[in-house]
Amino acid sequence: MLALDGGDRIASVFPGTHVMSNGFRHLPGWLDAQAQAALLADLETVIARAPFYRPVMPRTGKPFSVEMTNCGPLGWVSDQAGGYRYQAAHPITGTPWPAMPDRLLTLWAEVSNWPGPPEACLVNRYRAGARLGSHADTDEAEPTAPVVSISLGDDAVFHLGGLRRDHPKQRMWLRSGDVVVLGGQSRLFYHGVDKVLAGSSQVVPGGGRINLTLRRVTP
Ligand code: MD6
Ligand code: FE
Repeated sequence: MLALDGGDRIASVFPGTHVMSNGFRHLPGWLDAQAQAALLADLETVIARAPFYRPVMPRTGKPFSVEMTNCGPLGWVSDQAGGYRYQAAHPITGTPWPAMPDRLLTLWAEVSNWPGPPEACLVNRYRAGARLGSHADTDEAEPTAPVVSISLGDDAVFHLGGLRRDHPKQRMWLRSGDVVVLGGQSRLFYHGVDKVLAGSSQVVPGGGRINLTLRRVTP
């Protein structure tokens, strides 16, 4: 009998799904309008307790164009003194990150094929002109677990390269409600957000795009 992995199973019941042999999956429209609104309402609670802030790059101190916050036991942060890392508290307020909404734990369980829950949810907000340069997610001590990403708001051009920065890149649109899974080999592939089409949706309060990435951090 042919063994189906989670991606194949999902693809067979969810048209439009893009499953690559390297473990990358794009699930367009995984969240419908109602589910997106419910998730944004959850995020309002998160943001009220853990406001967006603008991290800076480790070596240069240059600010990111993307604003960030986190929920869950751990959050990803970056500053000039300590570099890229995970920590349990918000770097500005000093208080623990708020709990991860149940809705995110459920989504992770549905798409990750990973036995345990996620430990960190990084929330990226792109207002007009923000982008995210090509990077690989390598700050987690458990790189065999996938990273699951959820897009809300304006349409974005996402690129997926390979294990090296100079590997050819594939580009695709990520739209509100889309879920992306970087699993298997693709987990350590370079990727980034080239541009966001400002005003292409009305989903995010105040405009723009929000991307959530759910991660395992500890082995
Ligand atoms: C973004 N996403 O879509 C940025 N990382 O705004 C990421 O950096 C990302 O989509 C790891 C796995 C999936 C992703
Ligand atoms: Fe990333």
